[in-house]
Amino acid sequence: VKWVFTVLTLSLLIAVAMYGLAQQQKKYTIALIPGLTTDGFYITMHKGAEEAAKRLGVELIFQGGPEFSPTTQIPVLNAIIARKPDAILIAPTDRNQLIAPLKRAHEAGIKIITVDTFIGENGQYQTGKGNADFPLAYVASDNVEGGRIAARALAKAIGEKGKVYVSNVKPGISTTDQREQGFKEEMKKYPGITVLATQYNDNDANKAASQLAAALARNPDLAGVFGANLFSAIGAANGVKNAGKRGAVKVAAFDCPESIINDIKGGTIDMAVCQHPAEMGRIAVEWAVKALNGEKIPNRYGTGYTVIDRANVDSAEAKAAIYSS
Ligand code: T6T
Repeated sequence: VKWVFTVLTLSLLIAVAMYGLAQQQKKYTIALIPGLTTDGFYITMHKGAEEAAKRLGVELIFQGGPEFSPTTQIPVLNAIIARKPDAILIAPTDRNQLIAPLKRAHEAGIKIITVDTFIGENGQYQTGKGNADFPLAYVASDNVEGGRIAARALAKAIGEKGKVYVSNVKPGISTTDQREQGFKEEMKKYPGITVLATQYNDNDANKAASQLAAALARNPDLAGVFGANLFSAIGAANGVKNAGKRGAVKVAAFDCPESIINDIKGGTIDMAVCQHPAEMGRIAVEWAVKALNGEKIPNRYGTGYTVIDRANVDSAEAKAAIYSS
């Protein structure tokens, strides 16, 4: 009896040890799906996510479409769902069109966190209301506030009077919709400023540059433009340069690739609102791992901004905010 008891105890101990080892070795697979792959903003986000994934022993997949569009993003998402990752971190390219495909991922037991953009009304998830509350968390900038910051700076740059417009991507993207909203709300505080019709460029900087030329042709007294994301801002700045209006038409930019910084130094762009995409990627991976380990995570994380203008363009803080390419 004693002998049988010893063998049983030993087997039990071995089983417990092996279970512990298996638990420890369970390597999570997390997919990060950006708005598009060839955008310094998402390249920088990927770097932050990679740093966290390495540190936490996670396998990170980075896969996205060639342009910012649900048409190219949804097939990528479907292919990722078929690989059954433990979690998906995604920047949805449309607040409505990504709800149903992401719901399928959720129903397959995959944990969802949205980064940068959100699905549904306002990015408040886990409310028990509506059809888009199933993601666990939204990790992003405060985009309404970002639009307000740009508006205040542009208003100041143009002496609080004159015509301006927003160069934007297309309606239906939560981030750029909210930037435009914040910009317009803030501009209502300046009676001397007229906000002209928004020009949508489909995330094409060349189109944004032609639109600047057309806007100038219609309004030779155009005072300023707000480029509401990286490609809109690059295009608006190029349009101003091509028209020979550097310094005459003021530019407020969202996002901070190297070229924007050069345009601040060169006097074409007056200020840029830099996001913190690496932090978004890092937090999203950390939170996904926590959730997978059964910990409760908050449903919103707000990353801040670094505002760059001519006064601080050479500072260490400004340099740290420049996106990777
Ligand atoms: O501005 C970022 C991002 O926040 C937005 O959702 C889409 O455009 C960018 O990726 C810049 O190109």
